[in-house]
Amino acid sequence: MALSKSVVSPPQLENRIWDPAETMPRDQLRALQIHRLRETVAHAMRVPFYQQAFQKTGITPGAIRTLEDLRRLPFTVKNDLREHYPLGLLAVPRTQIARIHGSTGTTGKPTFVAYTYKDLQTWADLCARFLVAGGLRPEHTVHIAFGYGLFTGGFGLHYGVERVGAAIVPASAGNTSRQIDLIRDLEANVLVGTPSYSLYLADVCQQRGIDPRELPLEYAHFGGEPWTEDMRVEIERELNLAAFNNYGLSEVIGPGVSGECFVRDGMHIQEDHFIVECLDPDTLEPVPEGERGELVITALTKEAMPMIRYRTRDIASLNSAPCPCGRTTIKMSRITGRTDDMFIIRGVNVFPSQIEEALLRVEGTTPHYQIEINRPNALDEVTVRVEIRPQDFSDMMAKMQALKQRIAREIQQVAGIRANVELVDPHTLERFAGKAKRVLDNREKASG
Ligand code: DLL
Repeated sequence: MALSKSVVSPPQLENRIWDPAETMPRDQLRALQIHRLRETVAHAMRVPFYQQAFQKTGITPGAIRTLEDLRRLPFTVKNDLREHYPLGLLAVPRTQIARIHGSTGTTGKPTFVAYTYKDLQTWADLCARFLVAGGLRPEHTVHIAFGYGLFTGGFGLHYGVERVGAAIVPASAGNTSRQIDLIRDLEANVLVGTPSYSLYLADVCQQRGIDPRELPLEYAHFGGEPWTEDMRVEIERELNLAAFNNYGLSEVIGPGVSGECFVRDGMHIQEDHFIVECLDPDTLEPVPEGERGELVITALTKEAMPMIRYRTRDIASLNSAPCPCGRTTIKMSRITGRTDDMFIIRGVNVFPSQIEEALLRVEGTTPHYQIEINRPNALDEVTVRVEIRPQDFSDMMAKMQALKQRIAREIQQVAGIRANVELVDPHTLERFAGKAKRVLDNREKASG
C-alpha cells in the first residue's frame, strides 16, 4: 500500500465511516447501481433532450439489465447544457427546485445546475462522508474559504460540515489577512478551500510575521482544482496540517463525487450515487484499469437534473484494489489534467500538473508559478516563471543560472519539452482566492 509521503503524521489520522453504504459488499452495490440506473433512465425520459437521445439509440429503461448496458446510453457534454441554457434539462417542475448553482465559467459561458430539496439532502450526506473519512468530528471548527455563491464549493461543503455537526466559520473567499485572524481567534481546526489558496494564506501569514505552522489548523479538505502529491507535501510542511483531496463538479452535483480516506492513496468514488467510467477520450472505449483516461460520470440519484454519461474532460485512473479503510468503493487517482487544459508544444502533450511536479522536485522553488506560451516565429515557445524561496534568492548569477538549468532539466524530464525558465522574486506572481489560473496561452490571440 502506497501511503502518501506526507511529512506530518498527526495522531488523528483515524479511520471513520459516516454511512454503512460506503462498505456495502460489491455484489450488492452492483445490484443497487443497476436498479438506480434503470430508474435514472426512466426519470430522464421526462427531459426532451434525453428522450430524443434515447429514441435515437432505441434504449428503454427495461433494456438496462447489466452495468454493461450503460455503454448503450448517449453521452452528455458541456455544450448540451449550454444549448439548453439556462435550465432546459430539468426533469421536475420548476416549482420543485430548491436551489440553483452555476459552473464557474472558466471554459466559456456559464451553465446552471438545479437541485430539489432531496438533491440537497443527498449532497450534504455525500459531503459528510468524505469529510468524516478525512477526520472531521462534531467538535471541530471548520473555516470555509470557498466562495459562497453560484460556485458549489462554499454551500456544498457548508451543508456537509453542518450534517456532521461541526461548527462552521463561513468566511467565504477574499480578504486573506482577515481570514488569518478568523482562523486564529476562532480556533479553527479544519480548513476548507482550494489547495492554492492555502499556500497564499501561508504567504500572507509570513508577510505579517506570523508562523503559519502556529495556526490552530490540523486538517484541510481541498478540492476544486488540480494539485500534485508534491504540493500536498509542501502545504503540510508550511501549515502543519493533514491535507485531504476531494473531487466533484457542478454538473453531476458539486463536491461529493469522491474523496480521500485516511490512507490518502486515491479518492473513494461514492458509487451508490455515481457510476464513473474511465474512457479513452479519442475512441471513447474503456481504458484498462490503472491507465489514465477521461472520467465519464452518470449520476444515479439526481432528481432535478439527471446527468447521464457526462464527459468531465478530467483525466485520472481508477483502482479497484481493496482499501485498508474498509470502504468497498473503487478509487480514482488525482486529476492529472483536463483534456481541455492540456497544451500541445511542438507535438508534445503537456499538462500544467507536469510542470508543477517538475518545479517541486527542485529545492528552492515554490508552488507559485505561471506558464506562458507564445509562438513568435511559427514555433511554440514556453516560458515558466517560478517564484523562489526568499532564502534561496541570491545575487550570485552563477547560482541562479544553475538553479534555472536544474528546473529546465526537470521540466524536460517530466514533461518532455524544452522551456525557458524565469526566476522571479518571492510574492510577485498573481495569487488566487478561488481556482488558480496558471497557463497564459497567447498563441490563438497572436494568430487570430
Ligand atoms: O469545483 C466542485 C468542487 C468544489 C469540488 C469544491 C471540490 C471542492 P466546478 O466549478 O464545476 O465544480 O468545477 C469542476 O474542477 O471538472 C475538475 O476539473 C476540477 N476539480 C474539482 N475538484 C478537483 C480536485 C467544482 N480535487 C472541475 N482535483 C472539475 C482536481 C478538481 N481537479
